[in-house]
Amino acid sequence: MTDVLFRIESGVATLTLNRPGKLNAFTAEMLDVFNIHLHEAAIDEAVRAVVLTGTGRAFCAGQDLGDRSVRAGDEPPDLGESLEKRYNPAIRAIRSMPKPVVVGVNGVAAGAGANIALSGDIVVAARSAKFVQAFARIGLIPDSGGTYLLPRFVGLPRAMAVAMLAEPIDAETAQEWGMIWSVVDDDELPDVVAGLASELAAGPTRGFAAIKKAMYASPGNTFDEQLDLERDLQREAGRSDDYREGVAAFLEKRPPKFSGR
Ligand code: LHQ
Repeated sequence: MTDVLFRIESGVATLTLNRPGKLNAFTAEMLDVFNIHLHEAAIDEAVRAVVLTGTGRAFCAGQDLGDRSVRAGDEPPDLGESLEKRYNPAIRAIRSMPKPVVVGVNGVAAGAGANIALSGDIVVAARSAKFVQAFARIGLIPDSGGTYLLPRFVGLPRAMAVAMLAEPIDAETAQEWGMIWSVVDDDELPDVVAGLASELAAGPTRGFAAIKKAMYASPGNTFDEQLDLERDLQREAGRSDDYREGVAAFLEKRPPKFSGR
């Protein structure tokens, strides 16, 4: 059985982390496959929305620590290389994916697994899910975008405590703090996520890609720079078939039929 399942159906690519016996912890090979599928989803025009989720009781427990134990006297590992080659490309691929990424956090999300979940565009968690910035427990810092995303989502005081105390944050608290979009009952998660993804897959894909660009550029831009970026992206969006269709549908009082072009 493969550790990352990949399926494309009705415009939605679903990547499922599938190593439930190890709480879907990442090995190097598994991350390589994950990155390949993210790339496939990005370039396939038939794919208009992406879902990330996990099998079993976890979303992902981060790096497989069995792969990473260091005995006294061993040459220390270069964790920076592992981030550079595998984790950072995954996070960049999710954030720059030119289509919406919905994350269905089906259970515990720890370490890099938590931050991969939080890097999605719309994150929905099962009520039993938890987010654990487990890094400090093993002497590390939140990686995979954690030190960027957390202060922006929850503010510096909470981000600092979450990183240093490494305590589990339950799904409802995560929603209350602004880390995620919504919480649903565990048995509803697959349907809610599939429903959101199919709604997005029928949407204005180029417009969504532009929304991502604008939103993700925002923290690094001044107000004036952001106004300029909005002008440029809106100019592009205004040339899309979906803009034409959206306005025509509005005027004709009918639902739009977006092509994603
Ligand atoms: C695991 C793991 C795991 C192996 C559970 N590995 N087996 C990037 C760059 C390069 C290197 C370093 O790291 C990084 C980024 C990172 O992700 S660092 C952070 C790595 N992750 C963690 O530190 C989390 C470790 N796991 C946990 O804290 C707990 O397992 C959580 C909170 C996820 C869940 O707790 P429980 O629900 O109590 O489950 P459990 O601890 O009993 O785990 C179940 C099984 O899964 C168990 O195996 P076993 O054979 O005893 O049933 C665990 O050993 C295994 N497992 N996480 N990361």
